Amino acid sequence: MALSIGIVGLPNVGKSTLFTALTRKAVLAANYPFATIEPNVGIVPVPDSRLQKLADIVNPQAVLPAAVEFVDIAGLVKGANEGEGLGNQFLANIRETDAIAEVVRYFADENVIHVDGRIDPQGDVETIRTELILADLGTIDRAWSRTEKEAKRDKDAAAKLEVMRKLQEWMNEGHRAAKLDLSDEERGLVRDLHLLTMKPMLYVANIDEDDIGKEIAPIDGQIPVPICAKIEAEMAELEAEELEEYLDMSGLEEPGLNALIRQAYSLLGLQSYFTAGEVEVRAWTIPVGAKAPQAAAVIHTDFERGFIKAEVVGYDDYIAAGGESGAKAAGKFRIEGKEYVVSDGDVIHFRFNV
Ligand SMILES: Nc1nc2c(ncn2[C@@H]2O[C@H](COP(=O)(O)OP(=O)(O)OP(=O)(O)O)[C@@H](O)[C@H]2O)c(=O)[nH]1
Ligand SMILES: [Mg+2]
Repeated sequence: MALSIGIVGLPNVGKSTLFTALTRKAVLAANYPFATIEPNVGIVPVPDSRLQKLADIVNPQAVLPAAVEFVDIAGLVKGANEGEGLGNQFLANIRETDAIAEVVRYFADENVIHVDGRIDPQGDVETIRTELILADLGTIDRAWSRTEKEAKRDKDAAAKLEVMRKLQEWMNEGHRAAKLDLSDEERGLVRDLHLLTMKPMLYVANIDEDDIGKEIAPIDGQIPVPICAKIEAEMAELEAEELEEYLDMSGLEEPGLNALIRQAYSLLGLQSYFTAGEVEVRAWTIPVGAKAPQAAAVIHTDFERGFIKAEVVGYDDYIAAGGESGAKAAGKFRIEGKEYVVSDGDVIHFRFNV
């Protein structure tokens, strides 16, 4: 399962422009095992230059990057939770995503109407926060009487009801659910509610072309990822060579979309490891701190169940030695067991038995 991110924001802030830029790029990535599922759901490869370096050594039939799924929804407006606008209906589409990316309008462009008639990033963020919180309070309301009934005969349900009560109080003060100090156990009890404000949140500042490179004030304690969606959409149409030229000309190192995807990884505490064989060189996504069997499960649950050992070469060693046999000769080929904590970039071959 790809990591999934829901895109939210006020109307006309550039969500669909960003989405199109992201997914058009995906279409260009030939040989991709995933397709666009629905018009508003797109799977995007995670940019990782290490993959090509591995492929240069292994010469595989296919190179498969890790993937992120993006879900685009209609803009939310003030009062969405009371049926204003279309947005609230669409919130259901992002209930089960792993994180939320909020696009915030920074670009001026008088030709593009702002719903509230002014450019005010902080104000917009508050509007969206309020809508997401109200949507979550609605979710809790709807689950309340059922949970209350269950709580009479079930201890877990009683504990869940207590967490719901705490969350209700907290969110009624205007805070996101994620900011409430809860134990892992308490969080687990309300996981099935899929609260939107419990998800990690990423802010995307949709800036004017002229403001590329300028500093942006933090939102909610986080520096937003600067993107010029309009330019990104144009860049997404370019062939590789044209893109190089364009980046050179504009003094950029890479499309802003790459930084966005990387930031999502770091926000969510994710990293990649690789498998490298003649059939394919492939990146796999795992949480930082994952042990070898847990990493194996991402390929197939059988790999975890029947895990015997992992043959591991660190990425730098692999490249320096020119591949697996070189790494063996250099003494960099390791056999690791169940307790091995996988490092970012490890090239791994799992031995398993089912
Ligand atoms: N100048 C400028 N215009 C932009 C930029 N990004 C988007 N736009 C324009 O803003 C308008 C709205 O963009 P969309 O991407 O459709 O906005 P949205 O957030 O998806 O809007 P809704 O789906 O209605 O909520 C379009 O006319 C875009 O061309 C940008 O970076 N700069
Ligand atoms: Mg849109």
